[in-house]
Formats: sequence, C-alpha cells, structure tokens
Amino acid sequence: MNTLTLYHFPRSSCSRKVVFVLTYKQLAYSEVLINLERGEQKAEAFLQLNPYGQVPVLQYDDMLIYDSAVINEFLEEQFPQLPLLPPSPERRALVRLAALHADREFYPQISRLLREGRKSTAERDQNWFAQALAEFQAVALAQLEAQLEKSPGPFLFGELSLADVAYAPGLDTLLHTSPLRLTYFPATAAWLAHLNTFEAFQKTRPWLAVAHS
Ligand SMILES: N[C@@H](CCC(=O)N[C@@H](CS)C(=O)NCC(=O)O)C(=O)O
Repeated sequence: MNTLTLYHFPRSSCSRKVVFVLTYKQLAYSEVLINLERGEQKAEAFLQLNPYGQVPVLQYDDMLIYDSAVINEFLEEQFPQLPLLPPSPERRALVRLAALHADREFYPQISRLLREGRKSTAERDQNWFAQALAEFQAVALAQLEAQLEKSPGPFLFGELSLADVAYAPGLDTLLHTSPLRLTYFPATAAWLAHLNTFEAFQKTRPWLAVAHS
C-alpha cells in the first residue's frame, strides 16, 4: 500500500488545488501543516523537501513532488479513477494550456491582491488595491468569463478537469477576502456555484479568520 503525505498550508490557493484532487479522487493521505505565517516553508528541514521553499509538497512513499500543477498531473496519472483530463491528446493539451495560463497570468495577480488585502486598512494602499482589482476584472476575469461562455458547460472544457482545479481556488479565496463580486461575470458565478456543489471543493475551504496566499 503506497502512502501519500501532503505538506501544505490549508489557506494557500496552491495547497487548495491539491487538496481538491486528493479529495475528489477519494485518496487517503496524511497532512503535515506548514505555517506560512511563521515562515516554516523556509526552514532548513522543509527546504530539504522543496528547495524553492514553497507549499504544497506531496510525498508518495519516498518520492517528493512539488508544484501544485506537477503534483496534480502525477495524481491524475497514478490514480486515473474519476479522471480530470479528457481522453483525447488534443483536448488534454488544451486543458494543460489553460492550467498553465492560470498559473502564469491569473495567480500572480491574485497573489498580489491577496497580499495587499491582508494588510491592515491603515497600511493598505487603497488606490493601488482598487486599481489592481479593476484591472484584474477587466482582463483576467473577462478572459475567464469569455472562455466559460464558449464552453458547453458546466466546466471550462465541459467536464470537470485540471483546468477548473487550476483556476477556482485562487478566485474563490479572492472573493472571500475582498470586495470583488461576480455580478458582471454570470458565467463565472455559475461555474463557481457548480464547483461549490462538490464536497471535494468544500473540503478546500477552511475559511479561517487570518491570512490567505
Ligand atoms: N507554482 C507553485 C507556486 C507555489 C507557491 O507560490 N506557494 C505559495 C503558497 S500558494 C507559498 O508557499 N508561498 C510562500 C513563499 O513563497 O514563501 C505551485 O503551484 O505549487
């Protein structure tokens, strides 16, 4: 019997992506919590697990895997039940491109907004925050909305896939911690509402009072 251990910080969006897949695929795993607020990800012992000093890290028996996208691809290959990639290579490539776009374009903006949003009202640069939130809606969110509008639904590529897993946790966290609302993004609102009906997605939502990243 192989063992799975997830080193993570439950409120981090990258950790949420992996918790989603582990739960969706009904995999038993142990958890080791790495507190990002205390900087535990930069401790020497943790750097032995991931030289980049970031969560999440998955240990599969003796093997260490980091980066949420790489971990989720591994889980998909190793545990193909309840698949999160479509059967055809062409559509798999499209899902992977979308997940890559989420990591390269969507998450850096979300991370900056979450970081600024964590500051106290006195410390926060309100002008920067309002402008960055407006820019995020005008470009990144508008692109996601357009992609969802053309999908046969209910997910980005019809069936639930690693593309949805890549986008949803960060946006969900931002919605929970900022004034952002999806009033003008009805396809995105319907998509998130649908994801919320999954127990696996609910499991990733430990809405605690403090920081998200
Ligand atoms: N591309 C990586 C990014 C990992 C990442 O940025 N992790 C964040 C939490 S979402 C982290 O550990 N931040 C703490 C740090 O960078 O010191 C992934 O998807 O796993």
